[in-house]
Amino acid sequence: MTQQLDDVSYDQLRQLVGLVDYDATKDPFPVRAMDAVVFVAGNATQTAWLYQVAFGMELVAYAGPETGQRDHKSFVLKSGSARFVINGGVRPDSPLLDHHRKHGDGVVDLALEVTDVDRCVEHARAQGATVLDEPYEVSDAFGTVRMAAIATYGETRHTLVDRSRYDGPYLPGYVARTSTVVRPAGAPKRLFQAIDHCVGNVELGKMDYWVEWYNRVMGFVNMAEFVGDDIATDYSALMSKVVSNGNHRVKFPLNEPAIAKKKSQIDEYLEFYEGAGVQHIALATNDIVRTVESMRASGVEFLETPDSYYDDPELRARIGEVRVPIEVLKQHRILVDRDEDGYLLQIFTKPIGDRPTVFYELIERHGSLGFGKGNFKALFEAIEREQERRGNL
Ligand code: TYF
Ligand code: FE
Repeated sequence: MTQQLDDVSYDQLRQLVGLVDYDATKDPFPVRAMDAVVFVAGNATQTAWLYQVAFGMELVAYAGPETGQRDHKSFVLKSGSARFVINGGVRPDSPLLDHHRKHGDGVVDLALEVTDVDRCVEHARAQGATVLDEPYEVSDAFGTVRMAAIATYGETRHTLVDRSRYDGPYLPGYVARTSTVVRPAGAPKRLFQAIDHCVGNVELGKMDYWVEWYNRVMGFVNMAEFVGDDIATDYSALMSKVVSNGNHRVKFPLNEPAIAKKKSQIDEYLEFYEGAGVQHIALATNDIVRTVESMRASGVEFLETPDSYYDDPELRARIGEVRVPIEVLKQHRILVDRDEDGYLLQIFTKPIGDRPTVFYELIERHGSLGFGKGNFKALFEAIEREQERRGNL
């Protein structure tokens, strides 16, 4: 079961998330992949249901009062190589509820699968990182997992997981559980196959600190794409740089607010999340049109891109031939960008919770290793229209 859900091949991943070759032997902090995106939700039971119904994810494991974990419920969902864990407090004194009171629904942990937990922790410590959990092991009948945790921006953490000696459904203490949701007839097997990138919003003036932190502590490299103050002051009200692990499987863009004409969308996030945290998760799909159709049909709302975006002759000339006719992209409000390596299709949801904080991106890559720089203007204008409707601009 778990095996079958993992069956996204390396070649598929290369295309989906834009992998590059690199020499892992020189890596001080070798990261294999995202292990999981771990969320706290005000109602994990219903949030897990949403991810099954609207995001087409498979429920694979569970821990909660029925399995001896009395403090909180924890639902584990998969889609291809992507794993989400949704936690929610059960007991009124659960520490998760304190986190939720402050931040609302959000990401508490960008867990990373590593080959050598101890080596990573020692390197991180030597580089000045805060070690939240020293290396430890948990075991059950399926084997042993070695883990540790380090602190990153805000109250977000990176749990480091070595699951090479484990073949259970998630972690010791979790029981296998399957979805009771029946997918609509003719629905795609999955709506997305992998996590492409996870974006962090940090406070004004802190972007370069965190870029340097990822360079130093985790050996992450800077990717070419960035939003500098030239673009920022004109229309985006944010600055952005991207760090990634050696082969680009794990990519972390980092945004900070820019002082522009209008209140930054990043300031809005920082206000409502009460500090730095994860802003959006980009999900890699090999058929963005079907994924968007399917998600819309279950009620997911996406940002509206104006007709003028598609009717712009400059855009049409720049993007050339893409897999989908431009009329179809227009119908679904999917954005397209091309660079020297290829092109990508992308679309953004509105915030998925009550606060204007966390949202999703869907991305279909065709050679491009970028993040849709050519779309930043149209995208940020669409975000600002939403900000205005919320009264936060
Ligand atoms: O991850 C990225 O860089 C793109 C662009 O608030 C982006 O998805 C950057 C900032 C933002 C929304 C999208
Ligand atoms: Fe993105």
